[in-house]
Amino acid sequence: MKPVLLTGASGNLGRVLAPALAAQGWALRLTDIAAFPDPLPPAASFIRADLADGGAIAQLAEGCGAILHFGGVSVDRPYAEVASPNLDGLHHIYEAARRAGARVVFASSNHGIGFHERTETLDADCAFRPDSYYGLSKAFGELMGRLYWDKHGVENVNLRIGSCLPRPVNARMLSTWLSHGDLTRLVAAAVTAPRTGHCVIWACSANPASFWGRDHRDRLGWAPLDTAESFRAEVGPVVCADPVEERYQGGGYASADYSRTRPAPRDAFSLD
Ligand code: 15L
Repeated sequence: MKPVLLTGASGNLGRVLAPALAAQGWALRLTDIAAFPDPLPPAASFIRADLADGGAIAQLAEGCGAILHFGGVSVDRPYAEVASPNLDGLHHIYEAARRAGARVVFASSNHGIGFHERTETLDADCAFRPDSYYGLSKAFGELMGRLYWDKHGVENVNLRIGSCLPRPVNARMLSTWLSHGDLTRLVAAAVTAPRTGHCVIWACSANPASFWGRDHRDRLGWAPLDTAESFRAEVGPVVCADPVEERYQGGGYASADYSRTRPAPRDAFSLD
């Protein structure tokens, strides 16, 4: 198996994936703008790089079979902070993948569709309804994958990650939680699947309260093993007082900086 490049290696999910994938015998090239804070896993190297530096990213990807792209801004931030790492940086990742003949596994997010109502059950081909500049950058990333597959045959697996934490910590996460174990197995399946084309996966555990339905997981042979339901009693009825946060799938990302004076209509294209 060719080496695998992991961007965002020093972030929360990078630090979960690096040791877990190294333990499966993978040769990992780790990179991040910040130093790797943990002991280096076996057969892994770490090179510090900025996603804004296309030359450095291309060099790191040389000879790799896959790029696990977990780098960039991972929370709601102003446009100016999101643009360079998540838009230009993403372009550098795809150019590097094209040159190396590598597959991209992209850490997308539920915030690309966060303005859908919680009462909806979405399939992977639903309309993008970003709830933040961060979510918008994830929709852009998925569309970049669409373009590079259609135009250049670069395979890419887009993981619409819900809430990937050790355990769910509020009622929304009974719908959105992804366990670290399910994440690791999903990423491994995304790399080792014989063919993926361009595909989109709802990256959450087997949560009966999920907001999400059909996707392309059959191509990967992945099914989640964990469930947020085991934590229901522990989480309790933790809801917040903000009706916008409670209404939309993206939760607090939808309500942040919200300036509508009247609630939005249920119909996405209504003029109200
Ligand atoms: C995300 O995309 C963020 O990276 C993470 O910090 C959480 O906010 C998560 O979504 C979520 O929706 O819970």
